[in-house]
Amino acid sequence: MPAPSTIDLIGAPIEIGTSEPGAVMGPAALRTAGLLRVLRDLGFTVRDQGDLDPDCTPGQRDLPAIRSWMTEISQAVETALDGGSLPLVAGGDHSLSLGSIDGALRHCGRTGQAVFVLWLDAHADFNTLETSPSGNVHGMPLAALCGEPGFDDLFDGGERPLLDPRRIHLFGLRSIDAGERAIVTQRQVNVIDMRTIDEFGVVAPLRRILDRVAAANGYLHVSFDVDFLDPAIAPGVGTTVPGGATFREAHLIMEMLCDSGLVGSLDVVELNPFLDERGRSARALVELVASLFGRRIIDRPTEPPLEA
Ligand code: NNH
Ligand code: MN
Ligand code: MN
Ligand code: MN
Repeated sequence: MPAPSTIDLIGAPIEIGTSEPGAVMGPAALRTAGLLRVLRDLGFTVRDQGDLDPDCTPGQRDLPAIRSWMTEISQAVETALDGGSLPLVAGGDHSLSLGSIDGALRHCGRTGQAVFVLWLDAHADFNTLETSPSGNVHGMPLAALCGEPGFDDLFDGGERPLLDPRRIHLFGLRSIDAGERAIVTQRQVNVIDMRTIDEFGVVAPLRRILDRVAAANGYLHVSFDVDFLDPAIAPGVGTTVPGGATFREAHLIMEMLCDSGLVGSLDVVELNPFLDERGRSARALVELVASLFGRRIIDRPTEPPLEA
């Protein structure tokens, strides 16, 4: 179970990082699907911090526009962590992770903990402005956080903590662009792609990641992109990729994350209610978040008892 008993829900209805409109409605759909209620039913104190609303020029979709979002998200996350609560950032497109991970890095810069990232996503989100085929910033946050060149306009120029690419674990990858593929390999980003999951399942690879974080006494940020899931169970996302995680795989991942007690912050991103079918994706996400925060079928030891 994550250690803090207080959760700060931070709405980040950003969609300027993507070309598909609709993610702006994501936080509202997650609230409608009962996100606050399920967390409160689990015994958490949940503070809904509302939706962030930085002032950006309408229509502007470039790095300076995203910078105002990223600054607000980063500060909200850092404030939550400094106050001992767990920030849950509800998106909004994946460029919001620029802010949430920046906030976690700043917080951990003072506590001395190493920041690890579990990136549950069909995509690597490691494009630079040069390698990106689309120009959409939601495909670039990890590259920017790791200090790849070209992102100066995203940051205010002051000192900023960088994310170590070797502490990123991409999980569920099944779509990668040629240019970002080269960077991911060169920077030694850890990749559990769908081929690996098909061969070994989710348990063995995830256990290795969790063991690594625990051994380093590290901090774990989890970033959950809806397109990690198979489009059949989560159609409400702008960039569906066939062959995604099943509900049962995702559910087990959430339960293992819960048992680990390592999760320090969480993003739920890319939900596009405009593309959803009768709230299915939003409801599935709420179920999964509930499992990450400790909802279980019945209390039992982690390992099933052996037969006598
Ligand atoms: N790799 C593509 C791009 O950079 C797609 C990124 N889209 C995502 N990422 N949904 O998670 O444009
Ligand atoms: Mn993504
Ligand atoms: Mn701090
Ligand atoms: Mn994705």
